[in-house]
Amino acid sequence: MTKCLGCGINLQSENKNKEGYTTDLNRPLCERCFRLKNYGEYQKVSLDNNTYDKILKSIPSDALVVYVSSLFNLNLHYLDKFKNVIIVLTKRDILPKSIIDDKIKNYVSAITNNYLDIEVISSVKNYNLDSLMNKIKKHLQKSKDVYFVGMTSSGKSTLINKIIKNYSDNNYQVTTSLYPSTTLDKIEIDIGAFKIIDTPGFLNTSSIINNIGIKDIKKITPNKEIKPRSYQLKGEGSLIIDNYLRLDYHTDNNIVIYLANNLHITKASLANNTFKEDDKHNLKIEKNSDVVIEDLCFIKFTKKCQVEIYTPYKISIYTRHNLI
Ligand SMILES: Nc1nc2c(ncn2[C@@H]2O[C@H](COP(=O)(O)OP(=O)(O)O)[C@@H](O)[C@H]2O)c(=O)[nH]1
Ligand SMILES: [Mg+2]
Repeated sequence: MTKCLGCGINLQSENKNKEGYTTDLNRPLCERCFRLKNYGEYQKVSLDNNTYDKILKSIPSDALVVYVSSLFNLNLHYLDKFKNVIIVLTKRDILPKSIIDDKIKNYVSAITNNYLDIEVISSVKNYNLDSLMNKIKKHLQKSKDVYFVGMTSSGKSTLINKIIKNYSDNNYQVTTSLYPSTTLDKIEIDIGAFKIIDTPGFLNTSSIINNIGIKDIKKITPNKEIKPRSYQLKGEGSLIIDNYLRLDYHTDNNIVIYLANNLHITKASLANNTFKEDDKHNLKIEKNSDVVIEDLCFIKFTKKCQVEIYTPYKISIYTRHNLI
């Protein structure tokens, strides 16, 4: 079986509607990767978490793992599945420049000690990639295989492409995109000093991007440094983020919202709520906590309070200590 060089799936020419389809088995890419790379056209896939789970279970327990998390979500939920981990916090470019990297690293080291090293990077800005490479080489295990894992869309494949381009003679590039489930199976790339294994990662079923169409994914994904939006809340009222979310508050507070700069936030009174009761999340927020709505925003709260968040999507909303 030949594998697609873009997403790792076995190529096949029998079923047009199944992953890996190509009219010519001698081509390097499946039709889906070809269309995604050349025309930016996205085709949904039918893979589920079981498939991804199987791929992840095939990672040897003593292998070196690069666990990639976007700083927008900072999702380390599956970290404990691995033993020899370098945590890579990526998309540094979308967080405000004024934040100090060491503070971010200290934040993570207060949550977990299951790692060999941590690095803060931006693949698109080539930021800290030399330092990350040194850390990978320092922690290489006997096999020299390095597995890249993390949530889908955390930025694994983009990082791998940068490593291939900057540190090898290879001109191979795997497929990357805004959309979840771009990488479909393991892809092995030998770059000399070690062997990279890209993986699909974990499907983030609780993220808003698994619930919305590609137009909305484009709209909500920050691609520039986020300009934080501060609000001094007085008494009670609502803040509404486009059609995605409504926040009802009942006490004075100072909050800062981190989200894509082009999204609109409007103030409203508590009346005229068009969301359904089923869409409501009741949240008790401790002082100095963030509310995280994965891939849409995080909201920094200063004071302890109770709020209701309404959103029509099946997503998880959680709180954490202030990241910033
Ligand atoms: N702003 C920014 N976006 C990134 C960075 N790395 C990846 N992305 C974007 O995140 C999305 C998902 O990237 P991809 O590498 O396909 O994620 P994967 O599913 O983990 O392999 C793409 O739209 C990338 O352009 C980064 O360093 N900064
Ligand atoms: Mg990928």
